[in-house]
Amino acid sequence: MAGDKLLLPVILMSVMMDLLPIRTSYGQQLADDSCTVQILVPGLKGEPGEKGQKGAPGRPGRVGPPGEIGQPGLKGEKGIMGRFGKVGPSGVKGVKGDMGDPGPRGPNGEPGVPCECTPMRKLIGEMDILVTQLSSELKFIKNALPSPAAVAGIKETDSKVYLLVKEEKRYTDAEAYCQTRGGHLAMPKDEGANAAIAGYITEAGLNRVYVGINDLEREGDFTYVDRSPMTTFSKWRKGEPNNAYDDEDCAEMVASGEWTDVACHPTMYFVCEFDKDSV
Ligand SMILES: [Ca+2]
Ligand SMILES: [Ca+2]
Repeated sequence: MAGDKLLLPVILMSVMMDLLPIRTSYGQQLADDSCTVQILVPGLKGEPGEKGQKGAPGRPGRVGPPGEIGQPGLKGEKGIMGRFGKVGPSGVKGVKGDMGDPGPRGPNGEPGVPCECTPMRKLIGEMDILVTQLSSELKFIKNALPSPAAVAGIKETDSKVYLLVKEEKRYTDAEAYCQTRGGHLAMPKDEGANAAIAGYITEAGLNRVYVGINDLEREGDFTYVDRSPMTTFSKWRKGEPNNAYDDEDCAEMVASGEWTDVACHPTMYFVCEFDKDSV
């Protein structure tokens, strides 16, 4: 309301000022208007108006100083694979590989020229004989050896091969074992053979073995197991044979090389013998 009272005189004054240049056309009317204007005098200062509306946004301020360095941010996600790098320099030469498999057999060569082959043939003949002997001995060994663990090796003299068998058997079974392999239980018929067998027993760390001597056929009449008679050589221990308990018809040799008549049914190790001629 207070605004309206203030505005009215101002508007009237404006109208009068606008009309002044055209006073000649409307003389009478302007005279009346002039009187009215002279009555209008500035009124008292009005009361303060109401608070105006919020003004338009001001201009941007000046750029502020740089802020302090912030704390490190969280680690970002893994990026995508980069492009291939440049090709590197050549490496050091590697170690030589294993030898490959043999290739296929090549074609036959051309025939050679005839030569003086007599010395060669003689040598080949000698080697043939040697190979035959070796094959024979190998065959014997394969047949004679029950298993590598059961024998303490082979012992030989000029004419015999002895085999100590570390398998406990009764006398008759032991003889059967030796016969199956083409021999007999050892039959010491001279001092040399007896010493060879005795040495064999000693070297094997044994005390006694069955040997091929018995009086099974006729009590008190000892023969070798192949029924050959005992003629000039014997090695009975003192007081033997004594046929103890009327039950001693077989014989063992102890480490000293001496013989003792013993029962035939106990089991013990034994020595086989083979003729070298038949080997
Ligand atoms: Ca007897
Ligand atoms: Ca006895």
